[in-house]
Amino acid sequence: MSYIQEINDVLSHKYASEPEFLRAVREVLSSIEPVVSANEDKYRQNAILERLVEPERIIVFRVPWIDDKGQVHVNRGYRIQFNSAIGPYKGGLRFHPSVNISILKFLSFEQIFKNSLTGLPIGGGKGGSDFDPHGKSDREVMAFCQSFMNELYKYVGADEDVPAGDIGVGAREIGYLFGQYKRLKNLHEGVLTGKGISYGGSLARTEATGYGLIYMVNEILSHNNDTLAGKRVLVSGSGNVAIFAIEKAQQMGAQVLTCSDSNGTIYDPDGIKLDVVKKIKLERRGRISEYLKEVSTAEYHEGERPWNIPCDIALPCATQNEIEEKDALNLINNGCRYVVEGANMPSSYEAIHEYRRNGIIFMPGKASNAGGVAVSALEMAQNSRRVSWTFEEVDKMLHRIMADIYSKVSSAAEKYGCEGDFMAGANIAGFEKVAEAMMAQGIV
Ligand code: NDP
Ligand code: 2IT
Repeated sequence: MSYIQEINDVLSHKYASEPEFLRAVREVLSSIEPVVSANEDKYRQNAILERLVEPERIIVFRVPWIDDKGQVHVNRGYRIQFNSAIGPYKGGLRFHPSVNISILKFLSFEQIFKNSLTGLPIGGGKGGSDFDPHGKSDREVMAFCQSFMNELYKYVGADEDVPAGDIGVGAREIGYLFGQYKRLKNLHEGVLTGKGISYGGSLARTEATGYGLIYMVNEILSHNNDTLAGKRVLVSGSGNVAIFAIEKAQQMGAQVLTCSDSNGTIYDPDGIKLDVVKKIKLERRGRISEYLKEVSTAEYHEGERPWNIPCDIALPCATQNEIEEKDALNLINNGCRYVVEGANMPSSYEAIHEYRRNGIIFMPGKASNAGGVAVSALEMAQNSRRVSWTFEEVDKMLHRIMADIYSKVSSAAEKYGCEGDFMAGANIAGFEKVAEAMMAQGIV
């Protein structure tokens, strides 16, 4: 039995109740097969794969907090410190009712390779809670964040583990978390990224994931002698990643037709009015259906995803498994040629199979959404040097990092005989650096 097969077999018994994690591991292991075959003896002796799939540490804790009516609630908090071979643990916190060990293990596992691809010294981690910030007052969110940090502060630090935002965690939550950390540890240090500009945040971190995604789209298109100008683009989600992906795509001349939330999709054939979306989502924390009140010519498709509308490019920017097989077939049948992921693992396994069969150009999230964590690492660098760079400086570095990721991914694919398979290229290029660092550091 092959080394990879052995690992897959053991994991599928041991972690049968963790489907998202198993799927993420299977995808990476199948991509790196040629690298593992070429180094099998060395990797087996050093248990590289056994260690790669086992988190260094999982922290699970109780988070009690009191709502505005005086009622006590108890949520579950997590931090997964998956791999620190190339730098301190780094990755977001997700607050969403669906959060569980399987989802956080998949996200932190993916984060290892994503962070490696950025070329910056950051390891892989992720955390969060099953707390739902929707509909909570600012005071309730603050109470929750303070209680969450009352436990988390023991395990994080500027050179140890540096969390950031993800679904349900934005500037407001990072502010409350940072304030409580500082109070508990009496340290004003870069323990979190995505901080406000007035207390150590980096310019362009808010925009980084969405802008970086579009820089990647642009890179892919230019290698196909094509441009974004006039392209019909479908975006899902209407949060941090979606909003700034729409902004940059429009600046580059694309026609963005949709955005969405978990209740439904807005289709605006004249192009999404981003000022309206920002007002609803960033100022009022409202629902995307409210778009219709301001733009009566748009359509609201209740309970639907954007993927049945004709387009050239699809940018899933909401959540995992939001493009299933039938959605992929709709995209393909309606003329879509590129799928570039803003979210983490938004395409199901079956959807990716359909992209492959139908010649869709596909870039996986761990490469195309890496701009967010890359600028987080630039925020860490600014914090430790006590300096701050201008928006233009950071944006220029982000642009260069995304172009660099594209070349790493496409050359790794080429080197291992799978030219144009960016999923394989991203997994191979991300893995090679981590494996080398793990080998160098011995059995730890
Ligand atoms: P936000 O919380 O800002 O926005 C999330 C958006 O996705 C909302 O519109 C939300 O709608 C929608 N959404 C969330 N869960 C679901 C669901 N189960 N079904 C349908 N829609 C859903 O999060 P971000 O924009 O930060 O994150 C979006 C994705 O990008 C995630 O996969 C995240 O892991 C990934 N990512 C984020 C980075 C960052 O820097 N923020 C960096 C790299 C990746 P609703 O309000 O209805 O829940
Ligand atoms: O999935 C991700 O890369 C993020 N949520 C951002 C992580 C970070 O540390 O900036």
